[in-house]
Amino acid sequence: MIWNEPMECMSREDMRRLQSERLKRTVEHVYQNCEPYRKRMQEKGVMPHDIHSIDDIVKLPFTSKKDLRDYYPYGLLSVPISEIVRLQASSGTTGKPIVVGYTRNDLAIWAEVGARCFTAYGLTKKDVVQVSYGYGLFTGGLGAHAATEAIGGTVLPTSSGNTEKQIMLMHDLGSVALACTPSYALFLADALLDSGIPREEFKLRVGAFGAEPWTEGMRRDLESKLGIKAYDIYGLTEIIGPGVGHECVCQNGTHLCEDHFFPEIINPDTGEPLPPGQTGELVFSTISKDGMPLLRFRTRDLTSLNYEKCACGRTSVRMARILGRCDDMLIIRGVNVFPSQVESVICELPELEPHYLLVVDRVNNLDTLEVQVEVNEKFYSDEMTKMLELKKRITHRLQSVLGITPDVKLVEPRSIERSQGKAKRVNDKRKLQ
Ligand code: DLL
Repeated sequence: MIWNEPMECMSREDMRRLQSERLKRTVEHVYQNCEPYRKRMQEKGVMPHDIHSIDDIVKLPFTSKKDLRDYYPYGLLSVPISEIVRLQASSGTTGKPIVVGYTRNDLAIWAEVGARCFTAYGLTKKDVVQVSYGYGLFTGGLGAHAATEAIGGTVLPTSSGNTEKQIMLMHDLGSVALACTPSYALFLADALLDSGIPREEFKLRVGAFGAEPWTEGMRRDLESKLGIKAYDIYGLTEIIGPGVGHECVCQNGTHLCEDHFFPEIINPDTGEPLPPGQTGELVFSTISKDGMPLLRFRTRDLTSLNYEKCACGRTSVRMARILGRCDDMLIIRGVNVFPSQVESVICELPELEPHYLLVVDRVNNLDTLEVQVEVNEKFYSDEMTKMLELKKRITHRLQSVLGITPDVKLVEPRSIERSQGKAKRVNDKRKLQ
C-alpha cells in the first residue's frame, strides 16, 4: 500500500524538477527571513539567484548541530514566533537542548510523511497503534501519534515506561502495531514472555522501530520473539522528527521522503559530495518547511544511498541501515570501532542475548575494550569450561570483525541495564579523564 503514490513513485526526472523548485523557494525564504543564513550565504558569495536547480545545492553552506546551539533558541526561525504552533527539542549530551519550531504547515508535512511510513508497513485505519515512544519534547511520541491519526488508525498513547501496563493494554486493546525504540521493544518482548499470556492472544504484527541504530540480527530477534514484522523508521528532530524515512514491506532499505527532505552523502572529513552507493555522512536540506528550514544539515549519521527503483514500486531513494554516527565511532588503539559491528556479531550467536555494553578505558596509556554481553538463559551455566569455550568463540569472532581483541565478559541474563528510550551502548571512561 502506498499513501501518496504521485510523490512516492514519481520518475527521477520529475523528482529532480520538484526538488529544484522547492529548493529555490526555500533558499529565497531563508535568505529573506533568517539573518544567520543571509550572512552565511553572503560570506560564501552565493545569492538566491545563483540557485537554478537542485544541482546547485553544493554551493550552499552547511548547517551543523553547533549552529542550532549557537542560535538557541529562536535564531534559526524563518518566520515570526506568532506563526509557530509547536516546539520540540532534543537533549544533547551537554548544555542546552536543540529547539525546533513548527508552523501549522510543517506539522501537516510531518503527519503526511508519518502516514507514508505507517501505510508502507501495511497499517490502515482499522489498526490500533501503541505508541511507546516517549511523549514530550522528544519527537518520537508525538510524531508516531500524528502518523497514526493521519491514516485514521486508533492511537494508544502509552508513552514509554510502565512495562506491565504496556503488556496488559497491548493484549486487552488488541494493539496491531508497536512504535518504540528497538531496545525497548526487546525489553517488552521479555516482559511479554514473563506475563505468561500466550502469544497467540496478542494481535501484534508490526513494529515501527527507530530513534537509534539497530542491526539485521536485532530485527530477526525482534521478529521471532514478538511474532511480528519489524520495520525501520528514521528521523531526527532538526529535520522534523520520525518519518524522514521508512522501510516498506520489502525490508530492503529505508525510503526517504525526498520531496520534503533532500539527502546528500558527503565525506565527513572534507565535506565533498560522494557518489551514490558510497558510505559517508548523511546531509539533509528541508525543501518544503517554513518555520525552521535547514540547508545542508550535517546529521553525523553514516550511511549510503541507493537510487534504484524498489520492488514495492516506490522510486524514492533508499538509505542503507545507519552504520553509526561519526561521533559514535570509537577509536580504540587507532582502530575504528562501531557499536553496531559488535551488535551484529552478538546477534549471530544463539547463546547470546542482544543486550550488551562496550566499556572503553585507558590503562597505562593503552586503550582497552571490554564487551559485556548477556548469555541466554538456556545457555547460562555454572560449568566453567562451557562458559570459557563460549567466551573464546565470541572473542575470536569479534577479533576478526573489529580488528582488535576485546576482553569479553559474559554476564548473567537480564543483568545489563535496560532502557525505555534510546539504549546506552557505550561507556567510554577515557572521556572522563
Ligand atoms: O530519534 C526521531 C525519531 C523518533 C526517529 C522515533 C525514529 C523514531 P533525535 O532524538 O533528534 O530524533 O535523534 C536523531 O537518532 O540522527 C540518528 O543518529 C538516530 N536515529 C534515528 N532513527 C534511527 C534509525 C529521533 N531508524 C538521531 N536508525 C539520528 C538508526 C536512528 N539511527
